[in-house]
Amino acid sequence: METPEGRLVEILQAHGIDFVATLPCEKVKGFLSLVPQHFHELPLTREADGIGICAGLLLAGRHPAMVVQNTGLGNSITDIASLLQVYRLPLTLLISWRGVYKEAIEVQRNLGTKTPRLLEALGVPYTIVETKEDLKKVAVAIEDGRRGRTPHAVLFSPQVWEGSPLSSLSVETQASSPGQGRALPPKGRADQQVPSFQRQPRRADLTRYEAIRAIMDHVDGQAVVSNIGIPSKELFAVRDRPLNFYMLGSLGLATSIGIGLSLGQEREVWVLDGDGSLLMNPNALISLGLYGRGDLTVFAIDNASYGSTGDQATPTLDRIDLELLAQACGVGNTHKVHDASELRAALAAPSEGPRFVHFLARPGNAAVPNVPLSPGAIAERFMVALHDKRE
Ligand SMILES: Cc1ncc(C[n+]2csc(CCOP(=O)(O)OP(=O)(O)O)c2C)c(N)n1
Repeated sequence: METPEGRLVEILQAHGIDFVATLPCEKVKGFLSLVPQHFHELPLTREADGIGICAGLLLAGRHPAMVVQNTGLGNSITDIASLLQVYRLPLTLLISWRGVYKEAIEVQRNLGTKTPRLLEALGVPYTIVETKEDLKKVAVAIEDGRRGRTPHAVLFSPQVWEGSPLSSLSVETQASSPGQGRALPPKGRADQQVPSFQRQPRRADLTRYEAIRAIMDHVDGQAVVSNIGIPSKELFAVRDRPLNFYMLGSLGLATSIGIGLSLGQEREVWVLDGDGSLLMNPNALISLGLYGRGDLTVFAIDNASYGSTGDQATPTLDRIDLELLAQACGVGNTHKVHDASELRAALAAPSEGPRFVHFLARPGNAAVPNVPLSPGAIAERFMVALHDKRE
């Protein structure tokens, strides 16, 4: 291929990149127009959600990359530092670098000029691709990330795409061109139902610990992702197993990681998420509606509080019904449960598409110790167990 966009496709393919999560920047619209034809594209609604989905794909043994604007790097800093780096997940970040080359927009210049220093402060290795001739550096960047088990950022100057016919197409032409859109229709997705949007009055019988115990009574070979903080500690206390992925940071990404895991491999995936987490990243519910597969269950353990930080109330107490929110995001297969017998019925019900179990719980934390494993050790034993048929 002659164009720089085509050359980049070739390089990514040659290095095994299979999934590409995207959130558009006008400067890379030419490259974005090629993505659906060559990769499994995962269009995002927030970059941090993409970090979680790609982390799940990496844990599943896949090779994702993420195309974002450098403004989106700003949205993802916590998640790069407290998920990708500490769990040693080598995500390739392809960043459209605004603000430094022929930039007319002052708003872009402010963050753009600081972007390399932000990456340095984070300790994320980065590569600058200034011209078409520099594109070969992308291959080195991918391999460097894999070798060092670190995310690696590639900053693309708009100069790279200058003069390319693909990048000068009008936005209108691109939007109507074939092949755009989602590459992965989820397996077994239910026909979308019309939600009733009636918030149900709260009833909560169990604490989070008791809810986790009830859920884990049913576990049978599923990979389980648990929310940051006390939920992970409680899961460890209820039943530690290599197939548990304990989150120790990146609040909001439990469901996102579950989505990536389920897209990347065949084992069933359960997510133990929380109301504070889902309210921080409701974009995960949008992704669940778009990409969730039939072998993915999200248990939203809703204690109407930020339990891990002292049980401060969240708006699910009296205003927001997470089941309705999930339905509004296109997740049709939802259940509301309050106790072990309703949970049993929900798990036994015929299931089509990703399942969302809204588990209403009481506030309160069990007195359990920290998870005595490093993030790197959690990721390592989890990845081995995922592909071990005996687990
Ligand atoms: C970005 C960010 N903001 C705040 C925190 C602090 N924090 C850690 S856990 C948590 C509460 C999470 O609440 P929820 O998801 O409902 O889980 P629960 O502990 O109630 O089960 C908060 C606010 C954080 N870790 N990261």
